Amino acid sequence: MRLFVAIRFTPEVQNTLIDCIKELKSSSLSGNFTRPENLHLTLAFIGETSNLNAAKKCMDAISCGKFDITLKGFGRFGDLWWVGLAENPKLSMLVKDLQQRLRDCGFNISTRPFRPHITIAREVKTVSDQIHLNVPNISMTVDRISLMKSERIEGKLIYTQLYAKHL
Ligand code: 3AM
Repeated sequence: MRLFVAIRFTPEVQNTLIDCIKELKSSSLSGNFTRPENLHLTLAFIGETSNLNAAKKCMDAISCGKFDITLKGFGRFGDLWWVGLAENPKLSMLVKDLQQRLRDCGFNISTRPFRPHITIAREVKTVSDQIHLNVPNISMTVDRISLMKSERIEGKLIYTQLYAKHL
């Protein structure tokens, strides 16, 4: 199965992101917009594995405690659009620790620098390059990280939480 570790959002943050998606949709010709239930922040992409227990153990070893995140700004990687987060040393430390533990367990985790982003749409075609999204700087407390399974069922991307580690 294809796994990744992520932060899932409170209803308030999710609703804010849904508003951002609506705003982007209204300025786009087409795009593959993230379904509300799929909104997440990826902390580590594990990829194909059958070793669920090893991934869980790495998550269980994390001892960073709860912390807050705040939405801030938006951007794009090519035709992928994202909402960003305010600078967050606690989040950066968590990701560094988690990714290293996963590597030490034998998972092939990318060494690319972590750029926290919430993907709100892919394959977006816009009329103009001058699109602005209104992203309110709302916050939430992160009190768990989730181990997610990613699969495509009848063309639809489905994410299922398999495990949650409380911080
Ligand atoms: O959360 P985002 O949208 O940034 O793009 C995939 C998604 O990222 C990413 O993992 C998240 C959950 O699927 N992903 C998929 N394949 C990947 C890979 N080979 C990958 N990230 C790194 N390497």
